[in-house]
Amino acid sequence: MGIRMLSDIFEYNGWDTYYLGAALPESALISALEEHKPDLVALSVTMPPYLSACESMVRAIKNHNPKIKVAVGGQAFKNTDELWKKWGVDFYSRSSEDLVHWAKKNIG
Ligand code: B12
Repeated sequence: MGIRMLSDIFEYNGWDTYYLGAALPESALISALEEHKPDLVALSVTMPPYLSACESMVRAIKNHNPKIKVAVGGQAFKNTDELWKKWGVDFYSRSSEDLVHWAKKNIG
């Protein structure tokens, strides 16, 4: 739900988005990167047990192309003591609107 809302907010602000859904296999994400060539990938985690899968996704994206910006968010990060900082993530916020402002400034 969180990432669906984020996707809609970006669309309202004039961006083209590709919503890839929940529980996406890493290989499908890499194929989508090759197909769509995005400037930014946003990942959302609600349940803490899925944080390690998110870390693995972040590393796979950066390995594929270090120029792609990666943002993470969602309720699972609330009590993780800024765990995302150890993953080479470009942006984290509790607010989807913050990401829109950041993307406008840093991507265009
Ligand atoms: C609806 C709901 C469910 C539904 C889910 C239905 C569905 N198909 O989606 C059902 C009933 C199935 C459910 C089940 C469970 N739930 Co539940 N659920 C919720 C609830 C009430 C709403 C979640 C939601 O959709 N919120 C709306 C979205 C839009 O909010 P959001 O994801 O936070 O996203 C916003 C921001 O976080 C941010 N954001 C999100 N992603 C990103 C990404 C980026 C890059 C950025 C910048 C921002 C961003 O922007 C969004 C818009 O503001 C929450 C409590 C709550 N008030 O949020 C609990 C909650 C998520 N559930 C919780 C739990 C524990 C469970 C269960 C484990 C319960 C159980 N023991 O079985 C199960 C797990 C099921 C599973 N397998 O995953 C906990 C999670 C605790 C945690 N994170 O540690 C919560 C927080 C309730 C609580 N306070 O304890 N749940």
